[in-house]
Amino acid sequence: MSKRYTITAALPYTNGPIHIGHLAGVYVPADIYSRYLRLTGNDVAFICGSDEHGVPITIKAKKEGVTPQDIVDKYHAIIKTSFEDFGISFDNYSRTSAKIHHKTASEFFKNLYDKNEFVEEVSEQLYDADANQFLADRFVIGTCPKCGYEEAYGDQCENCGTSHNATDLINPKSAITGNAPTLKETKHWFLPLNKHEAFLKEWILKGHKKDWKPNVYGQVKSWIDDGLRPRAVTRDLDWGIPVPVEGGEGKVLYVWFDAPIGYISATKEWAKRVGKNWEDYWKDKNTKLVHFIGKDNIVFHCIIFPSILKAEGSYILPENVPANEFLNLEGNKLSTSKNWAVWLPDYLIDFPNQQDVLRYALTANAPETKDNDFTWKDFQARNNNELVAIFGNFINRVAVLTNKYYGSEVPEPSDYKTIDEETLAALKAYPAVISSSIERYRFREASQELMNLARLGNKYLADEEPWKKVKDNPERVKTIMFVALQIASALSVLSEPFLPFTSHKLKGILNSFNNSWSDVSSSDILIPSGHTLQEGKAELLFKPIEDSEIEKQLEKLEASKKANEAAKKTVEPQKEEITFDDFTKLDLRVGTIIEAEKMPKTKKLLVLKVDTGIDIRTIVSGIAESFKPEEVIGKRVTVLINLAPRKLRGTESQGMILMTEDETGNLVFVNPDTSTSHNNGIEEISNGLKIS
Ligand code: B3M
Ligand code: ZN
Repeated sequence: MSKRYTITAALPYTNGPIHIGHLAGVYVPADIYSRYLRLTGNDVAFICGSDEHGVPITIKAKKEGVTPQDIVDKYHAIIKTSFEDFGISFDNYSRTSAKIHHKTASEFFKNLYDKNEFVEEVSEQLYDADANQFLADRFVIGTCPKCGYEEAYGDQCENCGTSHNATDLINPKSAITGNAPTLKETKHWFLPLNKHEAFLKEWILKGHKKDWKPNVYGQVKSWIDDGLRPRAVTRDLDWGIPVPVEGGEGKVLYVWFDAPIGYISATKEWAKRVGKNWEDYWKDKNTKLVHFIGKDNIVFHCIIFPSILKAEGSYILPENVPANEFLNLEGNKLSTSKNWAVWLPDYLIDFPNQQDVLRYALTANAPETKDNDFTWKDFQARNNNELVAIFGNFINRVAVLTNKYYGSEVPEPSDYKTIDEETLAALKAYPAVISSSIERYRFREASQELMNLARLGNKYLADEEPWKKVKDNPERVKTIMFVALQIASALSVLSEPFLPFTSHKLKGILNSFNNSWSDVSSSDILIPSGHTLQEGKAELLFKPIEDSEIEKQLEKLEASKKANEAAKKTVEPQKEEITFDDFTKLDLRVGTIIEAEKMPKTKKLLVLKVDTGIDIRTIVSGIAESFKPEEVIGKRVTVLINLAPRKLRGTESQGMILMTEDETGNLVFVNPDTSTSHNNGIEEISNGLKIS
C-alpha cells in the first residue's frame, strides 16, 4: 500500500567538501531507501541541505581569513554538485542561510518562547578573554566527562557520542587561543530536557522503538538513564540566526536548534515549488518520518529534536533513526584536518563516470552495525570480482549473444525445461527479498542479494552454454536467451536504488524503461519476444580497475601521512637575538678530522684530532651515536677554535665542531665544502647551530 514518507539526511556542515565517510554513513543509504520507496509507488519527500551555521563554519572562516558567508557559499556549491554527481536524489537540497529557513527557525523559537517552553537563566559560561569571546561548542576542546576522550567538543564528544554542556568538560581549552578559559556570566534560554524525560521514556523506551538499531536504541537509553538536564539553545556568537526575543540582542540560536528545523524549511521550500502541502509531510500522523544520520548525531535526532517537536505539539516524530557507525580509511579514522579522506570531487577526477562503483563498494561494506574500514584493495575487488566479473559479464554476454544470434531482437521461447522454470521462479522472489532487507535498513545485505541475482544469471548461462548449442539446437538457445533477457531486465529494475547510473544504462541497452519493482515479481514477461534491444554494440557497464590506479590512491594517502608527520614535528624556536659583534667574536675555521676514536666507557663521545690549519688539536665531540669513528676520519668540518678549552672525562677539548640537524632530525656536519648538498651550507641551516 502506498504511504507518505519524509526522509531526511543529515545536513552537512558547509566547511569542506564531502568525503566517502559521509557518503557511506548517510547519503548512499538514504538515497537507496528513497529511490526504493519511490520505485515501489510511495509518496516521498527526500530532504537535505547545507548546515551553514555553527562554530565549524566560523572556525574555517577565521582560518582562511574570509567571512563565514564566503565559506558557506563556496562549499554549498561544491557539496551540492557532489550530491548531484553521485546521484543522490534529493527532492530538495536547501541551505540554512535561506530566508525561508531563518523565518521558520525564528518563528519556531518564538512560538516555544511564547508557550513558556524555555527556561531563561543567567549562568557562568566559558570565556576566552584574549579572543573576547564566549566559548561554546567547537570553540572549546577538553576531556569528555563520560569517556575521558581528550579532544571532546564543548557540546559533544565524538568518541562516545555523549552530548554535554561546555562547562562539563575537564581541562577545557580555547580552540581559538589555546588558553584555559575563565567563567563569565551571560543569559541564555534553555530547553528543559528534564521536563520531557517522561515523554521520551514513554515514546522510546516503552514505545515500539526496540526495532531501532541496537546502537541507536542503546545510546538513547543510556542517555535517558543518566538523567536529562536543561540544554542551552542560544549562543553568544555573531554567526547564526538572531534570537528573536527581548534580551536576545547579540545572541544567536544554537546550531543544533536551527539545523534540524532545516528539514522542515527545506520541505516547505520544495512543497511550494512543486505545489504540495508541506504540512502533509510533517503533521499527518500517517506520514513516516525517517532520519538518516551518523552515530555522532544520535542524541540530537532522538532526544533533543523530538523534544522540540513535542513541545511545539503539532508535529510527527521520527518512525526510525537508522544511524550508521563510522567508516575508517585504510585502518585510520577519516580526518579532514589530516587530509585522511577520499574527497568526492577528487574521486571523480581519478575515476570519471564510476560513481556506481564507489556507491556499491561503500554499500557492500557499509558501517551498519560496527565501524568499518574502507580499503582501496577492497574497492578494487568489489569492482573487478563482482561488478565486472559477475554483473557486467552477465549483461555483456546477454547483449552480445542476442545481437549476434537474433540481430538484437528478443527471441521466442519454446518448451521450458525445469532449469528454466526454476530460474524464472527464483528471479521472481528477488524483489521481496531485497525489499525486506531495505525496509529493515540492511542495505549491505540488500546489495548482496542484488549481486546474487546477477550470479543467478551468470550461472544459468554458464550451465546452459548457449554458445555451444546454437548450431545443433537453435530452438533451445532461443529459450535460454529469452530467460537470460528476463534476468537482465529484472536487474535493470532492481539495481536502480543501488546503482542508478548503471540501471539507466542497462535500461538503455535493453531499450526497456517501463517495468516497475512489482512487475519483476508479478509479471511472467518483463521483456517480450520481438522487442528490439538498443542497436549496435552494447557499451560495457563496468571496466576493470588496474593495480596502478589503486597504487596511485595509496600513494596519495602516503603523502598525507608524510605531510602530517612533518607538520607534527616541533621545530625548536629561535634562540635569543645576538649582535653582529657577538658573531664576529667567533673564530670559525675549516678543518679536517685526521684521527677519531670512541672515548672509553661513554656512549656519546668521540675524541677527535683535527687539523685546523693553524695547529692540530684535540676536540671531544658528542656525535658517537650518529657517526662511527671510521666514518668521520678525513672529513672536512667547520671548527670554532677560540672557545675556551674544557675538560670532558679527563680529556681537554680545544674547540668545537659545528653540527646541526637536517629536516628529518638527523645530526649533520656543517659542511664547509661548497660542492656538496646545499642543505649543509652554513647560510641555509634551518635549525640553528649545534655545538657538539
Ligand atoms: N551538521 C552534521 C555533522 O555533525 C551536522 C548535522 C546536522 S543535521 C540537522 O557533521
Ligand atoms: Zn566521550
